[in-house]
Amino acid sequence: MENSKVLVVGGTGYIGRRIVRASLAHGHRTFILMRPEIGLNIDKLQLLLSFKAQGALLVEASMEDHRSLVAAVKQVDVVVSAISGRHFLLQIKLVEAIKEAGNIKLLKTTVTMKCRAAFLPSEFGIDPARMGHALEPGRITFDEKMEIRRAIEEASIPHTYVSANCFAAFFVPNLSQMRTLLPPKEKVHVYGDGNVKVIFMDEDDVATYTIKSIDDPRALNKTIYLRPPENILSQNELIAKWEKLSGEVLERIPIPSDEFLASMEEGTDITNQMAVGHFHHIFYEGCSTNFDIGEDGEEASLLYPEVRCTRMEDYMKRYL
Ligand code: GFR
Repeated sequence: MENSKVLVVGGTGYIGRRIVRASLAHGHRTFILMRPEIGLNIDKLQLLLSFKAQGALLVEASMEDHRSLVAAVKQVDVVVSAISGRHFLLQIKLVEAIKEAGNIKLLKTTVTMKCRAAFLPSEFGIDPARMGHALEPGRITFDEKMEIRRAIEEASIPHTYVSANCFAAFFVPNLSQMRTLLPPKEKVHVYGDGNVKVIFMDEDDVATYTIKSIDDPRALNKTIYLRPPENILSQNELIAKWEKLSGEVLERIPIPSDEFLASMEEGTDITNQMAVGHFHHIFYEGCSTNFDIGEDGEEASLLYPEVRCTRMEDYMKRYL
């Protein structure tokens, strides 16, 4: 099957750069949006140039210039956005450009119906469709993602939503402690009884599954949940894995749910308040695992059994 042409928006970001690499590795002609707003961000520019040296095509366009976006989208079959949380709503401009480009529609051929998921918006977390009850102020993350989904569906743009659950770097080496990305030394705060099941994903595997889904009719207009069985772990299991690897014994300090939520009131900065909400839904409610996938969803490790996901004990080893 001819590999579709992919445009990555947010291609120098944390997950975006991994999606660019996966797209190139899977043989897609890979275009990366290069925005004039890049200004003097030398790291982003040099990362883009390194992708160019690997065969990617840099497309100059600005979210503020509709015509430039339409021209960019006309060159590809699929747009994958990995725009950061601060700019989720800018994706409305991408929806408008894809609508106008019109070149992304269901392609029917005489032999097979070739469907393309024309737009993969920046999701990669908990399924926002299941977070209508989310706490303020962190609920904005989910509300904005739902606003983009509504715009995509109102425009009848073929799409795939990727619910990648917890990025390992933010939740695994730190044993899910907040405000740090490094392993705790003597003591570890445990959310409730520490037995709530959570899904942790290596970010490179998130990118691999995302790219595998773009040419897959089974993913068309569906949510793909990344839920490899061996990556479904409780915080207690994470702690035990780290202790086994490091030879350390950590003092567990349980945090009851109400005490954890009270830490949101203590006038901390909005970023921390948002995170407390997210952590509450993840580690006390178990929002990544407390539901069965319905008929509008697929589970990635079942769709793509050939992908060997990084296990979290291996992910942790680099932090020893
Ligand atoms: C798992 O899905 C999500 C995760 C989601 O849908 C929305 C937000 C998140 C994460 C954020 C980005 O990964 O929840 C918290 C935040 C990461 C973060 C980790 C923020 C503040 C912290 O102190 C922190 O400690 C490691």
